[in-house]
Amino acid sequence: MSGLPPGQHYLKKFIYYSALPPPKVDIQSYRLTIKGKVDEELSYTYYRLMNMIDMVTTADFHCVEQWSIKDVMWEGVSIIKLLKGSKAHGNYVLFESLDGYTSIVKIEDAEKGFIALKMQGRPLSYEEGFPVRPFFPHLYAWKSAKWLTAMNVMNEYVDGYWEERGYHERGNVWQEERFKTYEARKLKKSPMV
Ligand SMILES: Nc1nc2c(c(=O)[nH]1)N[C@H]1C(S)=C(S)[C@@H](COP(=O)(O)O)O[C@H]1N2
Ligand SMILES: [Mo]
Repeated sequence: MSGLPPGQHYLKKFIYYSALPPPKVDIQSYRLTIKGKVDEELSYTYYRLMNMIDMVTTADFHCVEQWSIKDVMWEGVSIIKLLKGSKAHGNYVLFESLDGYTSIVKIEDAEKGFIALKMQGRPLSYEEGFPVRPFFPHLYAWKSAKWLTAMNVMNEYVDGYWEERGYHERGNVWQEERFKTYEARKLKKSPMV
């Protein structure tokens, strides 16, 4: 799929969002942990992840609030590789961040994404979610949890931060899966920031 998904328009610059107070990050003690429905719980340091980068791709970024950023260059580690490494056997991944933010992604969608460490050829900035955030080109950006610290593999669906507030379980940009139900469209009147 290429071009602009329905209901979106391009902006030149990102709008930085942080629904919860931004966390402190200590890169020495930082770990990304793959846990939950896995045979092997594994934790990766930032440096280890840097050495595992296997994805370079250019993809647009789409916020559910209708703005998109064109042609972002991403570098990261494919999620399918991390899930396989831990022998994951669930249906969903709950992405958990250092600030307490969470987002939920179906495993088939998660496998289409990667753990981003770099944007536009340089490491993520703190506002962009340093050290890492997941990214899924076909999902709205609220699924891209900044300051990611764990991928929690689950059998059953649970709401993450915005899903609990009426945003869609899946969030596919091409299907315009913005809100869970007709009623939740009221949320348009209470923006994310
Ligand atoms: N931890 C955390 N991650 C988050 C959010 C947030 O509030 N906290 N907002 C989400 C939303 S709604 C969007 S559009 C993008 C915004 O990314 P940016 O701040 O890099 O522009 O981050 C997503 N990830
Ligand atoms: Mo967003």
